[in-house]
Amino acid sequence: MEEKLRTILKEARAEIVSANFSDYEQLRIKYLGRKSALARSLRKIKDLPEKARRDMGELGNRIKREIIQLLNDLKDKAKDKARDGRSASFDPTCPGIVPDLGRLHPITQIIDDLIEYFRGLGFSVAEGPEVELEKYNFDLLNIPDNHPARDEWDTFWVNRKEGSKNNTLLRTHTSPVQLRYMKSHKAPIRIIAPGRTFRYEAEDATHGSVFYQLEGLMIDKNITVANLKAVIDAMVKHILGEDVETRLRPSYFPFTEPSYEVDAWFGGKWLELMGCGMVSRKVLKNGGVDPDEYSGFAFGMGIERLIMLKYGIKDIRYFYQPNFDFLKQF
Ligand code: FA5
Repeated sequence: MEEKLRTILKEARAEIVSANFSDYEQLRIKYLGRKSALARSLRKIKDLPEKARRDMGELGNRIKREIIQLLNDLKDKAKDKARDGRSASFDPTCPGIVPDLGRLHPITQIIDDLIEYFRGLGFSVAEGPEVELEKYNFDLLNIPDNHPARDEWDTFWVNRKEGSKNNTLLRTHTSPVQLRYMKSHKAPIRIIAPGRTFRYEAEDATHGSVFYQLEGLMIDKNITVANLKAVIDAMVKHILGEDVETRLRPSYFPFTEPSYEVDAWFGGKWLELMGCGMVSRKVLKNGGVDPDEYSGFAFGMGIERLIMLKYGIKDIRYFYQPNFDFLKQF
């Protein structure tokens, strides 16, 4: 009897291990069915003397369990194959392949949120080119060729000829959109302009050479620094919450007068979030707006910096790495 049982197992092993899933049912009947050699042998065990009955009972059950396992392995093998998409036969009982769902990048999410927020304040969205004319990026913003401020915005030039009016560059900030919009629309103006900006500078935890800004421009009669402060405060609180600590610090930009910088308290120090100020008379004139009739404020905010504050992200470079563990959190 023992010999017989062991032969059944040997045969089953040899056949099932090399079989295809399409043979599964036939093999199940052959080795576990009511009329199988195993079932017949097991039925005979009850007629054996007591000691042999116990021993053969144990052995028979062990062999049965092993054959069940072999058949289960055959089933799993078929499922793995189907999952790899390499299976020749389609098995409708296998679990389907669930595709990973994509999601919006945190930068897109925050820009969408800000667009929605500013729409509520009556602002529309304006856009400008990433490859910009030198005159919009610098000259019309009161940053002439020899102005020291040009150093601050170290530039990727696309083409540059001394004295040419058609020099192009990768815009170093979103402020040129102010000019483009003023020239093509009449005051009053309320716009935001989100977009990518480029600077030729060393990257570190808080500086990228490619990063996003969101420009804001509001021009109307009697606009003052109080309007500027109210709008910026409300926007920062909308994104970062009521408790965020911010400060308005006097600063300098050639295109605003007076100028400020807004910092927020982050990781034990002040992190610069945006530059802002009252649009200078000269820039209003350059845009075709009468500075005796209208005044306005503008700001240019770093989007990555804002997200870093919101979520406590310590390094700006995370935004641009294909690291799904990071991106999946948003
Ligand atoms: C400007 O770019 C001005 N155009 C802002 C402005 C607009 C002032 C309108 C007045 C009126 P600034 O170079 O400081 O300013 O940059 C603005 C913001 O962009 C910074 O406060 C910071 O949040 C972000 N930023 C600047 N450089 C980088 C960088 N390398 N990486 C990431 N964010 C940056």
